[in-house]
Amino acid sequence: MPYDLYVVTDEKLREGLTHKQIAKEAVSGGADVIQLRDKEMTGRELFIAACEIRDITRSAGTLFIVNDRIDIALASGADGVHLGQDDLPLYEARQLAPEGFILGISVGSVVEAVCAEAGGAGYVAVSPVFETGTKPDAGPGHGTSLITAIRKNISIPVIGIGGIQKENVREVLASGADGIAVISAVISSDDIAKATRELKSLIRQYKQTCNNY
Ligand code: TZP
Ligand code: MG
Repeated sequence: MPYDLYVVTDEKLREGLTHKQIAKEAVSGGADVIQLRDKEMTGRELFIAACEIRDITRSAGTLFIVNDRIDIALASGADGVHLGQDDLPLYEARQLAPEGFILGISVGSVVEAVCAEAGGAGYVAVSPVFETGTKPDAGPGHGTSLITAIRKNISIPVIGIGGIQKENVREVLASGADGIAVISAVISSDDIAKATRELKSLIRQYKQTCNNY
């Protein structure tokens, strides 16, 4: 499943490590998707970081998504862009994107998820599943019940994001998520590659168990 483990980069959470270094570690640990997320870099800085990560992900066969900025995603040759409900609307993004370019979107309700699928989204990220200190303005968690409700109403991949750690990965997957997106669970760890590998193995174990029934 291409969205099993989706790692979002955050330089603020790991002083001394660049987006490129974080991405490199996460890719080596088996992340399926890397998202470059930085709210403070200039467009030029973001473009350079995006090109660096694109080189790493391309040679590893890992998907690469840029947060917010479809211009940087297109210019750097990323596989897609991740949009929020306050970013460029999906319809307008679709006009700019070539065939096959992935448009991911954060959703906080069933209605938003249904609209996302109808608008051509490649996946939705249910955000936030749990309250998280990494993005305090994301608000209170929706809980895994929203994942279950969304899963019943759309057929594109559903990813959970927000407050997901190794202790609750199974709960998120059991509620119907196809994959999980994390920041602190991986980036706050001393060994990013190892933390990524451990999460990936939990996901694999869970999915194998389900396939045996
Ligand atoms: N969007 C919704 S919650 C969140 C983002 C970017 C932060 C997720 O970080 P963590 O550390 O995995 O809770
Ligand atoms: Mg955004």
